[in-house]
Amino acid sequence: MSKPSILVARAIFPEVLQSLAQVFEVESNQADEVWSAAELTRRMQGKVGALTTGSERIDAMLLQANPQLKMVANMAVGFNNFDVPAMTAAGVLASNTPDVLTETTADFGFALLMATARRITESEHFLRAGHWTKWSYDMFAGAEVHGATIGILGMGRIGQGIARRAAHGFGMNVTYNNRSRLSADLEAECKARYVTKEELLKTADHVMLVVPYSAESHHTIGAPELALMKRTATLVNIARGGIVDDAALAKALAAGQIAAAGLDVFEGEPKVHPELLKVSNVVLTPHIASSTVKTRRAMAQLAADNLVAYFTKGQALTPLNTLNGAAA
Ligand code: 8YV
Repeated sequence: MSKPSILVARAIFPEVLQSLAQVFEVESNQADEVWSAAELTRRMQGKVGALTTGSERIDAMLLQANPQLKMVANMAVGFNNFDVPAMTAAGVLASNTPDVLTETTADFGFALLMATARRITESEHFLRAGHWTKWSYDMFAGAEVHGATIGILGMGRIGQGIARRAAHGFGMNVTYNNRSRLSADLEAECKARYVTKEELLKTADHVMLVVPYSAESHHTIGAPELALMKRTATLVNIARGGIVDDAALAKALAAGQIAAAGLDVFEGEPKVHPELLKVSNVVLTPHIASSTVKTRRAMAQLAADNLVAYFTKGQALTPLNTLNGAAA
């Protein structure tokens, strides 16, 4: 029997590709070309499965043009690049990669918070530019992290990981806001206090964004929310571009309305709002929160394992939807 054909839309670890090749006929993209929507649709022709990253959109147009498609495995925990209702309607199973990146991403959230609050990249630029000629009492004086109040917007697995680090490692006072409140046990474990979004923004020294992107969470932080924050506050976004209104944030940073921001994700990335590039009180990283070798390998392997499980056993490991009479 011939092997089912799949598309691996972006470059991944060669050993993961090899494991897929044992089960599937694989078209890969190890040159890591970024395909247009039309090119992705064309490459999907004849494929029953695909492995994508957060950069590839799976929408109704692509699904209509590829009625043979049965499953798409996203190598990401976020799945706002998938139109899940359209996939369900088309009988296409969707999967993501939860859990394997939780702690690594929480580590990075903390790294970005510390780099931002303690002005690490800004001061390094100063040093590299040869401006460091003497010690000064207020040189790059930043904001305290230990003992400060961190407000976490979005208290899923990653938010909880950040809360644990904040409360247990740094003695921080943790507040959070989420669509649903955590159980009393989890709140106690994370030492986190549930507050309204408004209270969180008004009282936090550091605001950490970890909400999933959706139409409802678009511009969760815009000009009105930035106006509520303390002038000394730090804002960190490791969630998704579009959660923050980047133009409004650039204005707030330039005006000193908040002290600083740390951003790993951007509206329209990999493009970055030009006004953000002009301000010095912002730390910018290219969507790398999950990027350790171990974690990226685990994400790729879980995406691959989802495809194998669905096509060999009719059941994915971490599915995002259920299909009527689902079977490969
Ligand atoms: C990925 C992420 O690196 O998992 C997510 O949701 O944002 C990152 O870990 C990115 O989406 C590539 O797929």
